[in-house]
Amino acid sequence: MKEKLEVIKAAAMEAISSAIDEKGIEELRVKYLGKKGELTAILKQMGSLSPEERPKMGQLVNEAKSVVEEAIGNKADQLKAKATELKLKAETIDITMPPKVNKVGKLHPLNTVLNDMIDIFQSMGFDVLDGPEVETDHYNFECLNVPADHPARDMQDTFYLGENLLLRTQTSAAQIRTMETRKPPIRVICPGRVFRADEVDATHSPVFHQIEGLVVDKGVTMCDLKGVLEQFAHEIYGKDTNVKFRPSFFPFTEPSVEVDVTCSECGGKGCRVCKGSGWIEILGAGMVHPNVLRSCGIDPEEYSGFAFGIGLDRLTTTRYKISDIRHLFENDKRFLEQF
Ligand code: 2U9
Repeated sequence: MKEKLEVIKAAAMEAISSAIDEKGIEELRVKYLGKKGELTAILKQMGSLSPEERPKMGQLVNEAKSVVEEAIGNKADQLKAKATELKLKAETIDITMPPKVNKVGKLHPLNTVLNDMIDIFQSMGFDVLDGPEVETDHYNFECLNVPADHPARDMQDTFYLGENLLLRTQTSAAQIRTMETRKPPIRVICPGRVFRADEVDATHSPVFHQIEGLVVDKGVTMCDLKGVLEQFAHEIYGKDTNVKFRPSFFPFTEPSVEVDVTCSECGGKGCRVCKGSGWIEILGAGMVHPNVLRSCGIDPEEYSGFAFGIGLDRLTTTRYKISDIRHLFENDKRFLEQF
């Protein structure tokens, strides 16, 4: 039995020293020290020994068990440390790797220009208003002195959503609603998307953006209109820019004007951008037509006002020298990242 014990112990020590992982060492623990393990089996055979031999043999078996137990424990610790080391090595962070850059969004060029314009008009005391994009025929046309048979309806053909509902062709409707609810003095601008049944090309789009303004009070004159719009043009294009008021016609204003500024491309000499004229048209304006005031319940004998409309898209394309209006709507990141 003693020889057998030596053989088992030697085999166990050999197997323990060549174990390569924690699973293997656990299997050895079961094989030698488990309930049905080989060293446990030897202890069970002790009954066949004489009473004199038994204590001695018992001591030898217990010694062998503790040696094997200690060897298994040491090896398990070693293998565990090795596994941890390998795991940490695999998880090492390479601090020389270039970091992932957080992409920060930017304002669309239309919004940059819009914010500048809002700043300018707010500094002159204007409130900023919003209004619905789906409007009624009444607010979009009738109240603006454009009845059903008016030829101006052709130029402002739009998308109809039924007999009376349409996509607004100008943001004036929101200002009409203001005149109905607020008493003069009124000083508002109304930026927003507007729609026209237009073919798409480099300078036209069925969806575009306007900023319309309205001032109504007692004693408002064409001088106020000129002062406000000249100030606006100087803030946007610089103090040296000349501003020209040309007579024009709009059904909702009388008299009406169109406003030109010195072409910023050629300084007024004449070039491809201004088609040789030296001027660039930036907006339309006029004194609010008495019929418009009356349709909103404001007495034109007591009050007067001026209004203006600025195309935001054109202002943006000229400021950034963008050759095609479609770039503003296509949302191509390669285009937008340039601003
Ligand atoms: C009310 C009464 C009148 C707003 C005006 C214009 C002239 C004008 C164009 C500019 C470029 C449209 O986007 S565009 O193509 N607009 O020329 N707009 S006067 O007149 C109003 C506004 C509100 C109550």
